Amino acid sequence: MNAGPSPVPLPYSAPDLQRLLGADWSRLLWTAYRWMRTARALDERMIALQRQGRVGFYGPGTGQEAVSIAAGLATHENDWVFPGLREQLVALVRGHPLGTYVHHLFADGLDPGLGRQMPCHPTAREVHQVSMSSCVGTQITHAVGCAYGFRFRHDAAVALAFFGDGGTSVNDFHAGMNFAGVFHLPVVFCCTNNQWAISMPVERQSHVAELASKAAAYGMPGRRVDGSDFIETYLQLSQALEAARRGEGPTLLEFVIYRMSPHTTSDDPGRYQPKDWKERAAEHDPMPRLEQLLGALGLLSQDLVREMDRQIDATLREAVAAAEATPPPGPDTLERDVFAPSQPVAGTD
Ligand SMILES: Cc1ncc(C[n+]2csc(CCOP(=O)(O)OP(=O)(O)O)c2C)c(N)n1
Ligand SMILES: [Mg+2]
Repeated sequence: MNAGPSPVPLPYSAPDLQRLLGADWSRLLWTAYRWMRTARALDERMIALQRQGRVGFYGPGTGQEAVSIAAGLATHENDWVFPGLREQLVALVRGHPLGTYVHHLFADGLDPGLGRQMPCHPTAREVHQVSMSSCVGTQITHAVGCAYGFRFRHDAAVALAFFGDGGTSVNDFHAGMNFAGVFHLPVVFCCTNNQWAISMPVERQSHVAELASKAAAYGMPGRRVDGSDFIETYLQLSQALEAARRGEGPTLLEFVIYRMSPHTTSDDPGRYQPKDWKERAAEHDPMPRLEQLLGALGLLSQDLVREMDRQIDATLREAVAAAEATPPPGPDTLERDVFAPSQPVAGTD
């Protein structure tokens, strides 16, 4: 097992969990833990494959998994997700097949996006998750526009906008937050404050002590959440989603997390992060934290974890082998999903 130190004593007893999460609490925590191990294994495998030249690029979500998993488990089927770089896990938790995601990472002929996007920018339409818009912060206005659409369609769905600490500095943050506040739209703004925008530390990104405080300027609640505590994250997300669904408008949630990886495989954080960053980040790793809780509740054993890892490894091996055996999208796909079938123009041959 991967039991690292936990900074905070584990605060939840079984009756607490039953009260907070409902009768099915142990299944929820197990599902979350399994996804954490899956996501961690996926990140490790993809970084290794990128280093071997088999995948072009990768943006890991290591250290940020609790937020994505909680969002995946707290949303309803009809909600829409507008992810940043590190929230592809939300789509997987909501049912996008892992094998399809790996086809996307390899940009092969079975990638639903037909190899036209960078890796980690999948299209998962069947679970209502759009392809990431790479320009920082643009997901914010896209989600708000979608929520405005829900209003016209009398649709009781919520849009989730994910963006980083860096995303709070771009124009789209103001435009999106203001519009959602004024029109009282069903949006949950999820700021994943991993304390870095590539090499820019959050203290130089913004002069406020808490990014959540920016919500006040738009007339909506803002809450700072420990994003390495799966349970707290899940509860806050559920509450904000339900408020939006009841017509109570948007919420800004600032999840304080620690980026435990380089920004992407193109980055070398050794050039700008303090020497002790890795150790500090490891103290806030959400995985050992949930692991310790499950262990303390008697729900986890070394054997169970070993078996879980064996299954995850087999699934990943199979997905990578399938992707490597799939040819790239053929030239006949060039116009697919791009042009409508051509119509003859009246009066011409
Ligand atoms: C408009 C824009 N400016 C700059 C970039 C280059 N860029 C890509 S990611 C990134 C930092 C994003 O940081 P943050 O919003 O905190 O998200 P994180 O990567 O930490 O999850 C930058 C500056 C970009 N993609 N778009
Ligand atoms: Mg960041």
